[in-house]
Amino acid sequence: MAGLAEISEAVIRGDDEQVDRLTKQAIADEISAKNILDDGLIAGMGTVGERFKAHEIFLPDVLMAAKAMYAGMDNLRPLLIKEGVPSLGKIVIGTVQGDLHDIGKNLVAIMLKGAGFDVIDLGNDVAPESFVETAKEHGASIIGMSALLTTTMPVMKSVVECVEKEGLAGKVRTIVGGAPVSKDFAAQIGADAYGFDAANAVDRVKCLISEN
Ligand code: B1M
Repeated sequence: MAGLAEISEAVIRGDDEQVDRLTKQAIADEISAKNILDDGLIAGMGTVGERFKAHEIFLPDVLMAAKAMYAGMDNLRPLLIKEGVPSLGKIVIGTVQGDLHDIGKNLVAIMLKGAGFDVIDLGNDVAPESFVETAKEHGASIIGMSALLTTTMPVMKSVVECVEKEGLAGKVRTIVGGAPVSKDFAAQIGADAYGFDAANAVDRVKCLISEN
């Protein structure tokens, strides 16, 4: 039986092979994907963040932890995404310009797909105009933005302004999230919603779609 603490430890060590093996074992042991994600992978990455902040570990360690986290997420992805579900709506998602953090954004995208949304993922370092142009091109009714750096949070405001400038306010709704982002910040920049984690983001997007 693979323990979730062991998975966390392997993420912290940046041991992608162990994370791969242990998450596969946890799935075989019928531990739920949500538990493996929250109490194994995300818990480990939380510790990595604290140690990085305290200068106990350095950027290469964080990169290795991210690689290990992805090894686990790859195994969980099929369990989180149900195939053949009719689309609940189209959403464009990305990490804002200047920001390369994409683990949280990818989790949100996986959960949205799992819930039945059609997700267009623009990746990271996405310019405000790209979000809006893509939404127009594909007829998406939601734009989802992620930011992990306090210095890139203002880009979210630029996206909201770009939506307004294009006359799409009310037609294309915006949702923001990421570790430094808050409900107050979302309200301050005029975003339509804030999601504190991936599951909450799905609930908030469902609300936005039902309001449209
Ligand atoms: Co960076 N980094 N990093 N980093 N990194 C943070 C964010 C930091 C808090 C670390 C620290 O100091 N404690 C700090 C930011 C400080 C600040 O801005 N105040 C920081 C820094 C400083 C940096 C660099 C500047 C370091 C440097 O170069 N000196 C640099 C910046 C590069 C850039 O982006 N331009 C940098 C680089 C990196 C790596 C590339 C090494 C790597 C990213 C790899 C990758 O993403 N592919 C990395 C990592 C891994 C982290 C930490 C350790 C972990 C982030 C993560 O993946 N968490 C992070 C510390 C931390 O956050 N504790 C840190 C796990 C993930 C599941 O959580 O992304 O929060 P999160 O997503 C959650 C929710 O926030 C929410 O749902 C997700 C699931 O629950 N959510 C949404 C996210 N997006 C959402 C969107 C929504 C709704 C909810 O709606 C659309």
